[in-house]
Amino acid sequence: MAGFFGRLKEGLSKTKQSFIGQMERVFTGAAKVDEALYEELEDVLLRSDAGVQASLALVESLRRAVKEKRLSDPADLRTELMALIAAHLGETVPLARTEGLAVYLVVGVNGVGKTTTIGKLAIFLKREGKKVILAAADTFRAAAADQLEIWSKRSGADIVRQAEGADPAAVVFDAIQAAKARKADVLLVDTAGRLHNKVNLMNELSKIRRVIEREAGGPHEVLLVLDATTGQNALQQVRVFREAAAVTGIVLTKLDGTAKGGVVLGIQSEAEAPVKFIGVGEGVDDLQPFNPEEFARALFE
Ligand SMILES: Nc1nc2c(ncn2[C@@H]2O[C@H](COP(=O)(O)OP(=O)(O)OP(=O)(O)O)[C@@H](O)[C@H]2O)c(=O)[nH]1
Ligand SMILES: [Mg+2]
Repeated sequence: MAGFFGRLKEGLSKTKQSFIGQMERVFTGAAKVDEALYEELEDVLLRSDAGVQASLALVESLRRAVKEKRLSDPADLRTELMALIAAHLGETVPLARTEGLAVYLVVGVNGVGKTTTIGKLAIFLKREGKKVILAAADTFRAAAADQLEIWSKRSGADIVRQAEGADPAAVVFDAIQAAKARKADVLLVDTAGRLHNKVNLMNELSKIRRVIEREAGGPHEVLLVLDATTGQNALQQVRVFREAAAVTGIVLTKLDGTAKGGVVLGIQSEAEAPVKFIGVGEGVDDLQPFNPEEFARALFE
């Protein structure tokens, strides 16, 4: 299957144990709508990392809809559930815009795909005609800035970097001045995912935040990047970062590598912030704005 939808679909239906496969068996295997069907459905949702809250809420909504609409055919429940999931996922929420410079801070634990996401976002925003600058505020490893430099070349977005070990907040300060001087529309700030401990990481993020606030009236987005293959761990990361970094949106990567698409449902309930982009691979076009309806369809069709 070609295209973004195809790659999403391919990831989600990878194995027999996939969300899609299990869901199919619940609805085609059941002769009638009974308690066993609801229980099985709840199991499938939980096993696909949708989390307790979202799983219970969805099954409860389905029960209500079945009663109200007097549905009796399991096949009708399938259609109903797809609509409920789309509704649960909300609407596509674009990145926040502003008159002057928009600063998007990208956070998340190590290896989730922050730097790659920034590179793909730079290309996405450039295609929209935006002038983009990258700030290499992950100064923890020299390789981090080198990796961002590659994306700078690939996207044509300028990069602002300093030596390894430099103060990340100072890099961000420099980058904001450069972005203003060059009349850029968007500054994408890459941060370190791994520091000596969580307190360090959170202190560093607040310091960066303060600079952005003072110098640019932002951040206009705080994007938390999560790796879909980490399941319940991703939900835990949401809790930590939600408090420490005031997350405004989620980027969910590596959906090509998990058959447990349910994680999106759990994240949406846990984060109190919408999923804004999803990633389905390492290529330039493998990051797209999150489209809830399309996603729900990919889970069922
Ligand atoms: N399959 C797949 N791989 C991805 C996706 N997004 C990122 N990756 C890969 O995940 C790996 C880690 O990505 P990085 O962008 O370096 O992650 P990071 O969060 O910046 O990592 P640190 O800087 O170490 O904290 C790379 O090999 C990426 O190519 C995706 O949507 N699908
Ligand atoms: Mg990185």
